[in-house]
Amino acid sequence: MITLPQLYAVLDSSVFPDAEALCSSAKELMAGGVTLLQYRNKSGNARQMLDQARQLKRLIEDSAKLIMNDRADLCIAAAFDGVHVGQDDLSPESARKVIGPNRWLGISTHNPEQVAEADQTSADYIAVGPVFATTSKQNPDPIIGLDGVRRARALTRKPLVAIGGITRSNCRSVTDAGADSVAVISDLILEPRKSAEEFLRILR
Ligand code: 3NM
Repeated sequence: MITLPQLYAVLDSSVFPDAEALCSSAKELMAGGVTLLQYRNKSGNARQMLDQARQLKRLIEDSAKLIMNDRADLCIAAAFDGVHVGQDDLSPESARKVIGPNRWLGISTHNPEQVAEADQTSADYIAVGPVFATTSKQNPDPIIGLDGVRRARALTRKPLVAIGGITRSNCRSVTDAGADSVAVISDLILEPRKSAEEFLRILR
């Protein structure tokens, strides 16, 4: 069983003008104590994604874990530490075949049935959300609230990541509801280092 850090920073390429800005944010996040980062790009083509991912990997080397969103093939090509798949991506078992036994595999879930199903797979962690309203995801599933986190917690012993609308103001309620880790896009954008430090202080 893996151990997740309490803060899981998600770098969404749409937030940044270019790869340099994305890398600079990653650097600041690490300076603020972040040790787990996801690279998320919902609009680029595979070549652009791999290019940005490799820049990120060169910058970070082995000082934080890097997770590729959606694409198991690019996880391998960019020498990332894991892949995170959604309900419409490769199945966890197919992604596992691509990444092998040792890299991390995460899966997004949005209701109790999906959590129970994900629990039966080789996923290393399960994400649930959106916990609160979010503007970072197109066509988000219905909000699950803190009750949704509690319900998910009761359905799996795998490490549980909560995502969606999580901020410094509400993160504690999310871990109190049973999440091992919070995944965040928006509330890390403006002042990545300061914000990460504050999240980690609050969650300690
Ligand atoms: N996945 P923010 S919610 C990427 O419900 C993502 O699975 C979600 O961004 C899910 O911290 C979400 O800005 C967006 O709300 C998270």
